[in-house]
Amino acid sequence: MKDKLTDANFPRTADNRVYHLGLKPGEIANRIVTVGSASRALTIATHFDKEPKTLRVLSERGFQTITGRYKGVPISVISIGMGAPNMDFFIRETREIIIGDMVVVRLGSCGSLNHTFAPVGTVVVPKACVSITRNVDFDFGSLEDEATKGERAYRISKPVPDNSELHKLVVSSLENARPLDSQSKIVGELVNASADSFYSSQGRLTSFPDHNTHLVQELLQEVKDLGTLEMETFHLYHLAKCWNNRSQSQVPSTGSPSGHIKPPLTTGPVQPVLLTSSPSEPPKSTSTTAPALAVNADSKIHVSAA
Ligand code: R1P
Repeated sequence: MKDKLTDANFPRTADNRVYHLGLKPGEIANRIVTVGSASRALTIATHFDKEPKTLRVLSERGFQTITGRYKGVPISVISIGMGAPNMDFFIRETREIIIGDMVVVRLGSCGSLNHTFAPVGTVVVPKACVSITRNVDFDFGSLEDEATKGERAYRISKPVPDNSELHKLVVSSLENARPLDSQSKIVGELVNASADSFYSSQGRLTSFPDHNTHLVQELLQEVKDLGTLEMETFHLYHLAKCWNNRSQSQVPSTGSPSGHIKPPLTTGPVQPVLLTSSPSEPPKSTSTTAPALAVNADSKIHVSAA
């Protein structure tokens, strides 16, 4: 399908679908479980009510959204792939088409940095999250170490705390759902770190000169209660925090959703976030500062009932 996109600042198709997710208003619920892989989304959707039929939207860019009901309550599961940029597409584009509060839970895998409190198999609901970003201004090709250069190869951010109310709710819900004979622990007192690479920024060694042999050790020294390591959660919490803290003067007058977001929640393999918002009108997304550019693109969007 060849679609003319209507707005270069916030691209949409002629039938009002946000460009990368391929969704239009009404096709995604306020309660969302997000995962990395498409197969996980399909597995989760098998638990949805059989009636009404679920709606499945596959976007050209690899996002998959399945919307249905669980015990009568509207819910969506969306697979977004990996990394902060995909989390950014997901949160920004869904925020534009969902009216009202958003509750987002990321259910994912992670590495454990604390084998005592989070052995393999543990479900971690972290109380906060930091980011690890590669300092691209660092001269990675040089043999000089960080101390000699007086510059760090990786930056560790301040933690973003979670919402204590939702955190408790998620932990207690997981405890209640846990089979009696399960050996898995549910841990709510650790901190998660999200890295901008699966490799260098998580201390893995590849053929590249990454200056990261001491990174994990530094993380454990600098981040209190650090327990898990993955790639998406910090950005989810960061956006929720930005949204929650913005003042009304920062809300564009041209149609972006207004409202506010409560502080985000964090979890490790399970990462919930509450983005409460009340758009005052159906989102239109325009900007007076948008470049005057009309975009034509192949926008293959597959919508099906399952
Ligand atoms: C890397 O293999 C991927 O696995 C982890 C990381 O965050 C990254 O996305 O999460 P998921 O299993 O949820 O994708």
